Amino acid sequence: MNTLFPVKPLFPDGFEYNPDFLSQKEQDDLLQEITKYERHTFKFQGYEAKRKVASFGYDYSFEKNILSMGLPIPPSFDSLLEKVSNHLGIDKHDFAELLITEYPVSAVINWHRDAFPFDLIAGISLGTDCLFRLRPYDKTKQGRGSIISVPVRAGSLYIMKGAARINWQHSIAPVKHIRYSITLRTLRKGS
Ligand SMILES: O=C(O)CCC(=O)C(=O)O
Repeated sequence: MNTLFPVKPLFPDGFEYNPDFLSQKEQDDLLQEITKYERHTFKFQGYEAKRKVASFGYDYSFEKNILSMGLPIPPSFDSLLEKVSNHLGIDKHDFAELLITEYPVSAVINWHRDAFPFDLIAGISLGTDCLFRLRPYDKTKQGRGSIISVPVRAGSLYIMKGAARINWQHSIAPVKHIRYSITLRTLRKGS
């Protein structure tokens, strides 16, 4: 059918969205797994966010501006790492960080670009859907019309690399139900 309006949102180069990446069973198993790990509140420039995190592998401290090695990524996430790395055609060991984030009702993540030492970002959503937004990093290009909103479903995978990761910022609008995400990051060469 011809239509005057694009059916799919136009994503920035390097942004990819896969709505049905995980089966319901895979989502349930991961939800059960992630709730085993203690999550602590996230602090950024002295401000304590509502969301809670647990980081494995390399972690970037926004308080100290350093990258450091923390606890190893638990083997129970191996099948997820394999599935995502197969999808991307990379080695699962390329993922240097696995970050679990819990968003209680009404929690957000504000506009940001991920810490520089990380390169490719893979985001898996669990528990509930959310509104994921992208806007240009360059302030002169920002404005209402420049925001791309992507309804991101539980069980989905999004990827940010290249321009989407460098020239764009992302944020998540307040969630209506508790949401969890697993963020996998590779390291930038030379980091
Ligand atoms: O929860 C998500 O999907 C986004 C996480 C994120 O942007 C971050 O940890 O920097």
